[in-house]
Amino acid sequence: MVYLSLGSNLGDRFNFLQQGIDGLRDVAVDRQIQRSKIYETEPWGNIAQPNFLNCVVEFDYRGTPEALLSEIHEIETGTGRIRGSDSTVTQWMARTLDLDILVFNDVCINSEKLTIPHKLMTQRHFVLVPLAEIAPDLIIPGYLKSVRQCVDECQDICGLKIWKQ
Ligand code: PH2
Ligand code: MG
Ligand code: MG
Repeated sequence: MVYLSLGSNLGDRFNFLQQGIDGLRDVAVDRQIQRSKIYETEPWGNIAQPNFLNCVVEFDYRGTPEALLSEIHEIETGTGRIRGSDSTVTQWMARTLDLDILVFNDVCINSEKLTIPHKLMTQRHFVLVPLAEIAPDLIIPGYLKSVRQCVDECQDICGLKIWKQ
């Protein structure tokens, strides 16, 4: 199973999340996607930006992590997202849609292009809280802890509330 985080804080946020999920359906085995509730969340990381809508999805995927990453970039670009090089300020600009790979089966990768599991996921309630809805007992590869434990231990103080079931 793969787990992705979806976020939007620009324009019609719900519509962008929906577009993201529809795009992922095209790459998921049997077009089956499970999604968490959608949360409205304060911007994490000391950034002065509008609130996000965030959710997490789970699906089965048959390709490589690199192949999934390029599918993700295509879906993001399809929503009009402008993608900067990772070294520029555009990396953390407000965005129509951000899709991040959190967990990819039991894979651990640390390359220039990809870090899996996502290196900040255990520090972010906007990731852990929705993830705990659909996979509370998942052990994050390399962390030796369940998602439920990570939620309990996470120090993130950014507010979040359920926005849509
Ligand atoms: N994404 C970030 C930085 N901060 N904060 C929230 N609440 N939601 C996000 O999706 C998010 C963020 C970088 O991708
Ligand atoms: Mg992100
Ligand atoms: Mg991203």
